[in-house]
Amino acid sequence: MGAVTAGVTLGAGAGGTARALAGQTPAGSAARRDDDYDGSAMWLRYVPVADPHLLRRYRCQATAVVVENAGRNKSYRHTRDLSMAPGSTERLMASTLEAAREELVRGLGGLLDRPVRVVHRPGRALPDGAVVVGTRESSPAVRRLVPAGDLERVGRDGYVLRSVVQGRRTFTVIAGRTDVGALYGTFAFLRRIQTHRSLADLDLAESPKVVNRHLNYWDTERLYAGNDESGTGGLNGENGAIFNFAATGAGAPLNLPVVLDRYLVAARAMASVGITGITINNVNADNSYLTDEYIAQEAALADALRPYGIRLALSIRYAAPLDSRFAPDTLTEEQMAPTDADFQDWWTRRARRIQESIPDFVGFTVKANSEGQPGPQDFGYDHGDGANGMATAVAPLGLKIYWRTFVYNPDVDSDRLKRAYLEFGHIDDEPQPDGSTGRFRDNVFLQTKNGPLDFQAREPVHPMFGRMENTNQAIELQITQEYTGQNRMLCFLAPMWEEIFKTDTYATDEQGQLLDKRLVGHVVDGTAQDHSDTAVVGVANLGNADNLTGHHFSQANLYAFGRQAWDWTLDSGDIAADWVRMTWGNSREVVDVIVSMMMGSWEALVSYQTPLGIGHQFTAGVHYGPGPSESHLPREDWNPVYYNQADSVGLGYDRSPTGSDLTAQYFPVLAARYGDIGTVPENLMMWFHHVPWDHPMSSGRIFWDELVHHYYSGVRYVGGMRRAWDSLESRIDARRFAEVKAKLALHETDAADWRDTCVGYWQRFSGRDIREPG
Ligand code: BDP
Repeated sequence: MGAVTAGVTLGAGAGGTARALAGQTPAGSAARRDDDYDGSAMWLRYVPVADPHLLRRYRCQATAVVVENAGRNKSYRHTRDLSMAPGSTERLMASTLEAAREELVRGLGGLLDRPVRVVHRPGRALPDGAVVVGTRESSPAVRRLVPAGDLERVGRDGYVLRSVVQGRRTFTVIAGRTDVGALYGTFAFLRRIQTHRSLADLDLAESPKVVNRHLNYWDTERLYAGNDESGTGGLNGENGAIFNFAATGAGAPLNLPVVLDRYLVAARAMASVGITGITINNVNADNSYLTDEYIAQEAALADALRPYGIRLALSIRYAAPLDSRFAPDTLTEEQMAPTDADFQDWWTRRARRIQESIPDFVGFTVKANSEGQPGPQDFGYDHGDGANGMATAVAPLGLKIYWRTFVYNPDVDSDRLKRAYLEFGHIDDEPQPDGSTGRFRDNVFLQTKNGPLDFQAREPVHPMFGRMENTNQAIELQITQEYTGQNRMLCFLAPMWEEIFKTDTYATDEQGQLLDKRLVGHVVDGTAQDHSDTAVVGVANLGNADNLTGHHFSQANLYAFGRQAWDWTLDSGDIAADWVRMTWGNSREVVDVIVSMMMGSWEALVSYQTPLGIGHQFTAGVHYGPGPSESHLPREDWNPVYYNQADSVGLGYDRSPTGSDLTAQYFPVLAARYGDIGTVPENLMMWFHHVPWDHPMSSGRIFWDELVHHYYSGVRYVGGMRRAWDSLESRIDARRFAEVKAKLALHETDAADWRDTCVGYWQRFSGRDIREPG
C-alpha cells in the first residue's frame, strides 16, 4: 500500500484557479464583494467562508479529498470528438466519481480559500480530515468504513454522510450505493459548508422520496432567461435556449456537438439538487428532434450530462410517423392505429435508433390532442389507446412514456376545468380482461399539472390526484415563471409547491375509508396508493442569460424545485435560507432580509394579480400583464371574462353543485368544503363560487373591500421588498445588487398596473368605492 503521500496531487481547481473560476479575492482581503460577478455560477459559487473561526475548523475537517478509482467506472461516451467550445473554463468529466472529486476540489478550494490535497491511493492510512467519496465497489476505504447494509437502505440515489473517528484521526465518508448517490452526497457535504453548518459528528442517511426528478424544457417557449428583456432572444446570436441545436448566424458555431460552459454549470446545478433527467425540447414538439442529424447532437449532449446523472428524454409529436422527413420510413393515415403493429413498430424503430446513440435514454413526453397537437383522437382512438400504443412500442427497450393530461376539449364539458378528468378518469377505472383495473400500461406516467387550469399563481390541486389509483401519476410544476412574473417579478415558488404537496386530497379506498397517507405528496411519492415508479416534473427556466435564469431570483425556483422533488416534506423557508446562504452570503442580515422578501413574494403576487381564487386574468398570449376585460380570443376558455364572470351581482366562476359542479370531481370531504361558500377557503373562493360583492368575509370586510384590500396589500409588499433590498446595498456585490434593484422597480410599477387595471374594471360592475390607502 502506498504511503499517505503517494499519488497526491494538488487539485486542479484549487487556489488561484478556484478563485479565478469563482471570481473571488483572497481571504482576508477587504474587497470581497467581487462587484462585477454576474450570477453565472448559480448557487455553486463557493466563496471563501468569511467567519475566521469556522474557516479554521473547516480547514481541519477537510484536509484532503480521497476518491479512489474515480476513473474506473467510465461514463459511456458516444461522441468520439466530444469537446468544449474554445476558451471554455468548465471541463468534460469522464465519470461520475471524477465529477464528485472535481466538485470537491473546486468547492473546497473556493470555500476554504486554499488548494485542497487530492489523494488518489491512500492505502490504509487515511490522513486526518480526509473526505472520502465513493461506493463499496469503487473504494476500499468506503468498504472498510461503511457496512453494506447501510448503503442498501439508502437505495439507488441515496447517500450516507458520516464522520468516522479512528484513534486521533477523523474522516468524513460520503458513500452511495451508486456513483450518482456518492455525487449527490458530495453536493450535500459542500452545501453544509456553503450554509455554515457543522461538519462534526455527521451521521446522515438521505434518500429521495420520488424516483424520477425530471425537468421538461420548452426551448424558447415561455422562456424568460435569454438576455433580452422581452425574453424572446438571447446572447451571441443564439436563440436564448440553454442548449443550442439549430442556431443560425453568429450562433451557428456554438451548436451541439460543441459543449458550452453553461451546459456543465447547469448540469452541476441540476445534480446538486438531485435532478435525474430532462426532456430537452418543447412539448409542442418539432419532429426535427427525431431526425438522425439531431440525434447525433442529442447524443453529444447526453454524453456531456451523463457523468452528472442527468438522462435525456424527448418530447414527440404523436403524428410524427406521417412526416416525410422520415421517408422512406413513414406511415399512412390508415397505419396510425395505436393498437396495431405498424404504428407501434414505427415508434420502436425510432426509439431504438435513439437508444443506439443514447443508451440511457429515458423515453418520450407526449402532448396529444391538446392545443392543436395531434393525438390518438384524430384517428378514432382515446388517450388510453394512444399512450399504450407508444408504451407498448418502447417497453421492450425499457423506456417510458410521460403522457400529459393537459387537455381541454370544449366538446367534453362547458367548464374547461372538468375536461381532463372526464377524459382520463374512466380509463383508470376500466376493468381489464386479466381481472385488474385500469387500462394504462406500467411504463406510462400520466403527467398532470398541479392544478386543473394552467399554472396559475394559485389553484386548487388537480382533482385527478388520488383519483387515478391504478395509474402512475407524475405531477408537473412550472418553474419558468410564465404566469408568475416572468423575468421581471421576484416570485419564490417553493411556498406554492409546498402548499400543493401538503394539500390533503381526502382520498379514500374502495370501501370509502380515508387513506392514511393522502396528501398530494403521498400520491406523488407513491405511498398513498402503493406505486413504486414515481415522478415529479418541472418545466424549467434555464436559458443563455449570464445568470442562466434571467432574474437572479429565478435561480431560487430551480433550486427549490430540485430540493422539493427530492423531499416534498421540506419546509420552503429552510430551502430559501439555504439558497440565500449559497447565493448571496451567510451574514445574518443578508439571510434574514432576503428570506423574508422571498417568503412573502408569492402570496403578494397572488394578491395583486389573481386574489381570492380568481383564475387567469392575463392579457392574451403574453401572460404577463392584466387583461380582465379581454374577450376577443377565438376560444371562450382562453379569455379572462370566461374566468371572472363579472356582473352586477359579483365575481367568480360557480363550480359548486349549483354551477358546473367541478367540486364533484374531488373526494367527498373536499367536494363538500369547496362546494359551499360558507366553508370554501377564502383564497379559493372565486375558483368555486360567484361571490356577491357584499358577501361577508372572515376579516369583517365585505367581499368587495376584501378584494380591493388584497390588490393594495400585494403592491405594498412589493414596495417593502424594494426597500428591503435597498437596505442591503453595502452587503451585496454591485452588479447583482443593481440588476435586482432595477427589476424590483419594474416589478412595483407592473404590480400597481395589475391593481389599478383590475380594481378599476371590477368597480364598473360593483359600483362601489375604493376605500384603501394607496
Ligand atoms: C401553457 C403555455 C403553453 C404550453 C401549454 C402546455 O402557455 O405555451 O404549450 O401550457 O403546457 O401554459 O402544453
